[in-house]
Amino acid sequence: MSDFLQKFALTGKVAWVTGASYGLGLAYAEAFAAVGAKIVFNDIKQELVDRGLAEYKKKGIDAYGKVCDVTNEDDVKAFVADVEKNVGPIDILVNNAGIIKRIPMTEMSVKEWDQVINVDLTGPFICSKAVLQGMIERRHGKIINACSMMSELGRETVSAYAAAKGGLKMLTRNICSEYGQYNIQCNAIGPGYIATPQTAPLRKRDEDGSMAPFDRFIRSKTPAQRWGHTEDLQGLAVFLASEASDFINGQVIYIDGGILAYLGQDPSNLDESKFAAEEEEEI
Ligand code: NAP
Ligand code: GCO
Repeated sequence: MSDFLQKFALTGKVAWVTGASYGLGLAYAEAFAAVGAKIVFNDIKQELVDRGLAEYKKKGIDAYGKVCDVTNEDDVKAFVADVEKNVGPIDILVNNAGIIKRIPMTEMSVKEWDQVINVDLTGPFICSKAVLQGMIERRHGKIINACSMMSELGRETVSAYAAAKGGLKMLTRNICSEYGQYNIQCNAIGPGYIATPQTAPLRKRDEDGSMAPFDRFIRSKTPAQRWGHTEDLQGLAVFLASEASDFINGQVIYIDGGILAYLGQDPSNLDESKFAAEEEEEI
């Protein structure tokens, strides 16, 4: 590999991706492994961890996975200590674990609000805090947060999610501000609408096979006229985890097929026949 390409390699680096048994987290981890990283992941339940371990094995990746709730600081501290002992110091953290509750704000309970804020905002705070001290001592570290279109835009039913993802954008900038002096970079990936189980309810076709109104809406709002795929996110994840991005800090980079640049077209102009039952891929 040329010296230039070497800057994109993660050879021997330990990368911890939270909530990475499936979905986007698995895709980030798979990309890191392809360029030489050792993969560590956690998930909220043993059955998810088992599913993840089987999936990584199938892909030829020797991943280290354990149950750990990102909202529980004691759990997270114990997880990090275990990883440091059994795998090595953590060089890269991706705060990927996230949940969404699509409930109109006037009907949302404080409990439901807190659950979303806890996983999507407090979780990244707890996990980042748990790895930062080691990164400071080693004068090296990469933290990548999972932002969203909802870090910039609002929409009906996602008040807690938007508040958390908007907050995560500012946590990204703050980690950069506070720890950039130690050669620690904290950036975020802001995926657009990606075909994963989290978004499956939004794409579910009607019984007669016609496109869901939200699916139609998203395609009309997206210049690329399609949902994203997990592979669309992998290149940026590797870049932000690698030495090639060492002077990029505090940024949110959006991978959205152009949504944030576009006012959108009238959904009724969309030619539905072009999209017949494609992209039902889910991981
Ligand atoms: P996902 O499929 O729901 O995966 C997230 C994982 O995190 C799941 O395994 C989930 O477990 C786990 N998790 C939930 N709470 C946890 C906790 N307290 N501790 C540890 N793990 C926990 O999500 P995704 O679609 O892959 O998205 C990944 C991230 O990207 C999320 O932060 C999401 O908000 C963000 N994002 C997604 C999209 C998209 O279009 N899919 C777009 C923009 C941003 P359970 O399955 O039990 O919940
Ligand atoms: C929703 C979606 C979004 C996406 C994503 C967009 O209900 O609008 O679930 O929130 O998952 O975060 O970037």
